[in-house]
Amino acid sequence: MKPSIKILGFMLCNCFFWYTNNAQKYSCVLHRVNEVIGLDFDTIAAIATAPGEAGIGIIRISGKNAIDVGNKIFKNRKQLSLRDCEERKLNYGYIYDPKDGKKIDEVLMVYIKGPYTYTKEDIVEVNCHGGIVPVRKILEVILENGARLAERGEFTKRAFLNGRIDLSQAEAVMDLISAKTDISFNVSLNQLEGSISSEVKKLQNVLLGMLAHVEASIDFPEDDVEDLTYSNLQEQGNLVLDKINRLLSTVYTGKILREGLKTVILGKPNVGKSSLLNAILRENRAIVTDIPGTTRDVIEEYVNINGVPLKIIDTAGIRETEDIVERLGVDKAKELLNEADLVIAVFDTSEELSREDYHIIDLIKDRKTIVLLNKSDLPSKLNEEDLKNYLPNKRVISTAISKNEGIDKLEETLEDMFLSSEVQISDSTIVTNVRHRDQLLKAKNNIEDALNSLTLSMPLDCIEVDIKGCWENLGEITGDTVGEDIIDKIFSEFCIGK
Ligand SMILES: Nc1nc2c(ncn2[C@@H]2O[C@H](COP(=O)(O)OP(=O)(O)OP(=O)(O)O)[C@@H](O)[C@H]2O)c(=O)[nH]1
Ligand SMILES: [Mg+2]
Repeated sequence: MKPSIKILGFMLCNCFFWYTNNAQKYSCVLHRVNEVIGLDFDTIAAIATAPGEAGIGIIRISGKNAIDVGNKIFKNRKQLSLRDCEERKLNYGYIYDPKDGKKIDEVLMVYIKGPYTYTKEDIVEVNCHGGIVPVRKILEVILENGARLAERGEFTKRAFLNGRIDLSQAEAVMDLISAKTDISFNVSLNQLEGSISSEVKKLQNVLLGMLAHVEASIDFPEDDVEDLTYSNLQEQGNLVLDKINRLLSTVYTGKILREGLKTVILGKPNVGKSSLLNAILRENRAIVTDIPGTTRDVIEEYVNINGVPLKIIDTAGIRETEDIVERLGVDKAKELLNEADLVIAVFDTSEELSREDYHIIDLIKDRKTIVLLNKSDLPSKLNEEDLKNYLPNKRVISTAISKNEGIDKLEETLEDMFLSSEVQISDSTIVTNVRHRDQLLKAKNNIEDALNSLTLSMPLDCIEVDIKGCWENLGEITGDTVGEDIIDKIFSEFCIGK
């Protein structure tokens, strides 16, 4: 039998009341409520451009008094103040100190009334001469005339608290600013446009539907509400679990985009590992000599190869040694191998395979590895077939690093591996943020618990707790259910003026 209108109505109300009751717990929602009922925030200002000498510097003001502040300190050539100038237009004029009427700088100034601004508040932006002194002087006069200095990330925090973007989008702003490669920039841009939020919101809606069914079933046990069956909840729960697993499966790629593909160069001494690092970086970063055991410590550098972010690590040549410093270096190299996303194993083709080479073959055989047969410019003594038999299914590239031969092939291979299924990045919704990953893992645990309880036909109120838990975990990603302490921590990692 279909559920009656009465039950459906009740389910919806229940759902709404549950949502609002829970939402009240969280400060961010209270802020949004404050905003709706008119408790505005104060007026903030900060320098938005990087410190130092530059063509222009920008100072931004946001809040209910922003235009008043701008009004007090600006006059255009016709002696009109800011409010009398056109909105959303760069107005040419001067900043004056109202204390003594002294001219401070020649500027272009714009004001935009909320809510169609970055923060949804009134915004004023001053474009002045770049350089530490003019920018600082103008900021000082702004602060003396009704604004206070913004905290880190406070403009974006307001955009969030005023409901223009959610928390995952605010976090994407920071990622966008700090993006080191085209790929991580594109992923951050997707997140800013709401790729994570929309996936999470879809899941939250499914969970809200499940909760409404559960509540109706608890409140109307006597009604035959067909959709409330355990199997129906199970079906929806599995759908949520699948989606969460899919998002979690992108975490590895996200980590690479954030931290770079951890690539360890490994080989016995003197095969050309440091030469390779220098060739990839196109600078003499590491010392290269023909003395085996030259590199003793680990050298880490970030490099961008055809858009692929690499954290490339040169290590000490692997061999048994009495030298304490070198031995520590060798131990460190082996340790790094365990954390590596990728290994570049270098062999010297001008020599036969040695005991150390066999040891290295042993270390890398189960790892994602590119094999380099280096010093191909010298007469070959190494039996390549033997090596390929020991290391089947590995990509093998012939190089003469000191002559810069084969480096482009290596770079193409790295790009190919990154873009192919070996290291996937084709999915536009990629979880790059550790906080999002942690919440997804918690959400996964909760929905799995709910599914187990459903299988065991446990009472519905027990199952409800886990579904609510899952909904809350997902809400922490978008900021619907996040506490003020977490919000403060997130925005404290922003730069000033953003
Ligand atoms: N002929 C030739 N020599 C090379 C090639 N690549 C590197 N070399 C030389 O091999 C020697 C050792 O190079 P490195 O890059 O220091 O080797 P490494 O593996 O870092 O050595 P360790 O730090 O001692 O482990 C240097 O003299 C390089 O110039 C190559 O392709 N051909
Ligand atoms: Mg070296």
